[in-house]
Amino acid sequence: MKIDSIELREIRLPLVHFFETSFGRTTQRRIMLVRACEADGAEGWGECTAGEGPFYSEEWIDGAWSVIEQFLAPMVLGREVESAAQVCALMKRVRGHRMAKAAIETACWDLEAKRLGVPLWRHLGGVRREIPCGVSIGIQERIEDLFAKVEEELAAGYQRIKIKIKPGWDVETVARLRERFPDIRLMVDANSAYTLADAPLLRALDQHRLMMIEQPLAYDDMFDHARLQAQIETPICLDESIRSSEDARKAIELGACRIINLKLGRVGGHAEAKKVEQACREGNVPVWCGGMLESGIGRAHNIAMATLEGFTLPGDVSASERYWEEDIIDPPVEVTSCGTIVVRDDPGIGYEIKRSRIERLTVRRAILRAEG
Ligand code: NPQ
Ligand code: MG
Repeated sequence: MKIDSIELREIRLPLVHFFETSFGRTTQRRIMLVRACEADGAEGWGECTAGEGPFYSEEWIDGAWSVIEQFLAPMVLGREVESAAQVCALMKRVRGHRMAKAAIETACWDLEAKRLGVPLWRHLGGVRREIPCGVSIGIQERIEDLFAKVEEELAAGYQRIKIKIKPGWDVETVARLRERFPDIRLMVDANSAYTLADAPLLRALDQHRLMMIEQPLAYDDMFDHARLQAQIETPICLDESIRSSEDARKAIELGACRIINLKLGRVGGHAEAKKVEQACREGNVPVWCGGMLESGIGRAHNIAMATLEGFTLPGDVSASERYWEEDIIDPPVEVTSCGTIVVRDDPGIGYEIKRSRIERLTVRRAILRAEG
């Protein structure tokens, strides 16, 4: 494989409903899309999952755009590699910037699968044709709004409910939700809103039979999570803290978590995600696919990844209509009445790119080519 050009685009997509976490509220996504092309016109698409600002992690769209233009694209363009699995090695000299790297790397995987005429999920080594789905429900203004949202998602068939928590919207909220829905599969995600000093508060969640508490402590911590896990019964799930398979191995060995949320962008692409999945399988730690409010392109990559063997729990990958009036892929991602997504068998990511819609939504564009 030799990438001849990389096209970057920024599109703006308003969310159907605002999404609020402990780090802020999002109403519109600014999404960077990557199109990687070979000289003969073969192409693949990827999405950068960085946020609008450096609040979920250090990365954000403008930083990712800049590091791709100045450093990552020049390292990849015109360089011959055996396969998409080797693309991350070309960018190794750049430290961090995993979401930016993943945007390029995942586009190369789509391209390679399309060239081979196979669906990406098979090319990655996936083992299931249907993936279990949950939903992530943001912080609401009133508990009644939360009840209504949960009713709606259960009616749609989703297999588990995750709610975002923050100080002031935590123990009482969970208690009332549990009282109203005694038997549902329920979990919470704090996005690093607490410290070890909050252990008593987090321990109070034990009585509500949660599947897990996601990332309660600092985004870059493992040590305190291990101490917290020793003090509570509910399994801790790490999200922000897991940036590589090495991180996964260390977190498991430390006892910092019993479950891992795996996100393609956060670990730098499909090749590293496969390694994380393997480390978790070897450590008997279940993984599930997280979400970053992706457009259809990022969503399709998530679906392919979630067909790997270790993905045994319902993920945050849900239907396009929960996020967008109209997606940029065709058909949109749909969820069955039993809360699953059926994987598609078309080559690559398996969905058609809505080019004219993307063109209309584009607010910024750059085409990068090999020098000389
Ligand atoms: C999580 N996602 O699991 C993330 C957090 C998140 C679906 O819960 C812009 C970019 C907005 C990234 C909102 C879900 C975001 C974002 C939330 C990530 O922690
Ligand atoms: Mg999370």
